[in-house]
Formats: sequence, C-alpha cells, structure tokens
Amino acid sequence: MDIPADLITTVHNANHVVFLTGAGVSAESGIPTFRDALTGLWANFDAEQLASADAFRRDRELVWGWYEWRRMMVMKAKPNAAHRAVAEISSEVRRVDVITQNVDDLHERAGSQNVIHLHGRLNRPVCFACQRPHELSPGIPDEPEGGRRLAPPRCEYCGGYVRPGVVWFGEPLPRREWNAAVAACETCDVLFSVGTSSIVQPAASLPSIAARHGAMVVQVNPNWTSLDDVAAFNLAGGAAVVMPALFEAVRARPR
Ligand code: BJW
Ligand code: ZN
Repeated sequence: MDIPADLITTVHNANHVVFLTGAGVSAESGIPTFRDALTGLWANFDAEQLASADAFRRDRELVWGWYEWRRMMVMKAKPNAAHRAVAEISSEVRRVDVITQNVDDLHERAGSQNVIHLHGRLNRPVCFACQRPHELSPGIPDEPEGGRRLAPPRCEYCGGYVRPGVVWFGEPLPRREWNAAVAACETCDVLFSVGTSSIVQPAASLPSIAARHGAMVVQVNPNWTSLDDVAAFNLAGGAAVVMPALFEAVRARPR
C-alpha cells in the first residue's frame, strides 16, 4: 500500500491527530460490521431492527440474547493490525485521540489510552429502569451460542431489567463523550475516518466539524461512502493493511 507523500508529511508535522473509527476497523478481527447481513442463527434478523429501546421492550430476550452473543464474540476476538497501528502512532504525534463508534474494547486491548466511546460498550450493561451499572459475571458467556434468546438479568437495586450499555437509535449520545469528541475535532490537524459508513448521526458529522476548523480529513475504507467527497485523501483498502502502512511510512520519515 503506497501512502501519498503529502499525507506522510502532514501527519509527520501534525501536533494533534484524531482517529474516528467504525465497525470496519474490527472487521479483520472477525467481528461482522453493523451493516453486513447477519449470519448463522441471526440470519433472519436485521441489526437496525434489534438496536432500539422499542425492540427491547417488545422482545427483551431476543435483544439481550443477540447482544450476549456479540459480547461473547468480542471476548474471543483479538485486536488486529489496524488497532495496533492506531495505538502505535501515539509515539510519533504529540496528541492522539481515538473516537470510536464501536461497542467492542479492541482499541483498548491494542494499547490505546482514553478511547472515547460514542455509542457505549458491550461490557458495561445498565439497568433499563434506573440506569445504574450492572456487574457482569466474569468469563465468556456460553449460553447464547445454544440459542438466540436469553433472559436479561434483573437490577439488584430496583428489580428492573438489565440492558446493554450501548446507544440505541433515537437515544442521545453520552454528553461527556460527545463534547470531548467535538472538542478534539475542533483542534486536530488531521482526522482519519477509518472503517465507518458515515451514515449514523451525529458521529458522521465529526469529519465536517474538523474540516471546518482547518483539519485535513482522510478516509480509510475499501468502499465508497459520502465522505469521499469531503476527504482530502481516500485510502481505499482494508484498515488492517492501510493503517500499518501509514504508521510505518510516518515512522520511517527522517525528522
Ligand atoms: C471496512 C473494512 C475493513 C468493511 N477496513 N473498512 C435522518 C437524518 C439524520 C439522522 C437521523 C435520520 N433518521 C434517524 C436519525 C438519527 C439516527 C441516525 O443517524 N440514523 C441513520 C441510520 C440515518 N441517529 C440516532 O438515533 C442517534 N441518536 C440521536 O440522533 O439522538 C437524538 C436525540 C437527542 C436528544 C434526545 C433524544 C434523542 C443515536 C445513534 C446510535 C447508533 N447506535 C448504533 C448501535 C450501537 C449498538 C450496537 O452495536 O448494537 O451504533 S447503530 C450502528 O451504526 C452502531 C455503529 O456504531 C453505527 C455506525 O456504523 P459503522 O461503524 O459505520 O458500521 P457500518 O456497518 O455501517 O459500516 C462499516 C464500514 O466499514 C463500511 O463503510 C465498510 O465499507 C467498511 N469496511 N471492511 C476498513 N476491513
Ligand atoms: Zn435498576
């Protein structure tokens, strides 16, 4: 993968780089992207239909079972070369912020610090009624593999049902995370949008915020997205190939 010389120079001279990541960054760890067709036991379901509070109210065992199956898949998965390159580039740039839409913890497990999770996390469930955090039992859950439905635990404080600690359609993003993401985009020199379809708002507006404040926007994605028209560079390829190539090119450039 050839990285354009102008881009290497810009990253090399940057004080502050933001990575905005989506499901594509974890694809090469074996985690299906959100808009990939569901497979196996879940082939007859549509992720967009399962990721809402209404869906949970309608059929909480179906929704909880789906999220437990995904949590199990993430626990078994390993960070890939893209997660590692994002973590390693911190050694080359004064300030790096990782803003992710992903609900997995693969950036953290690759060594990135202070990852901003815009859409919550699979491993931080909360009570649907009182929002208090719920402690999960340790280890990899084994039940969801057997079937698609699973009863959610009950809240130890109020007896309500426990729900996944993620942001569903129609719900506001966590205020602190959103504010931190906007602030980072307003001051960065370069923003990389990696492996996201740039469809879901408000996360999809972050590259434009960065561009308005003078940052160079770069996209890493094997497929077309609406960001193609905004980005100064489109690096068309898988994140686990492009990101290590970028890191190596920046590191190899003499100071
Ligand atoms: C690779 C690769 C490789 C593959 N390497 N790349 C109309 C206009 C504007 C907004 C709206 C609208 N209608 C409705 C809305 C609002 C809605 C929205 O944006 N909907 C869109 C579908 C249109 N947004 C919301 O509801 C948000 N909240 C909100 O607006 O609140 C308002 C409010 C304010 C105050 C009070 C109350 C309410 C919340 C959005 C939450 C999104 N949540 C989800 C689910 C999280 C839990 C879960 O995972 O189950 O987050 S949705 C889903 O999409 C998930 C993802 O984080 C998010 C983004 O998806 P992502 O990461 O881009 O994945 P994909 O699959 O779409 O794309 C993968 C990409 O990777 C592709 O481009 C591939 O090409 C690429 N790729 N292999 C690199 N190897
Ligand atoms: Zn509760």
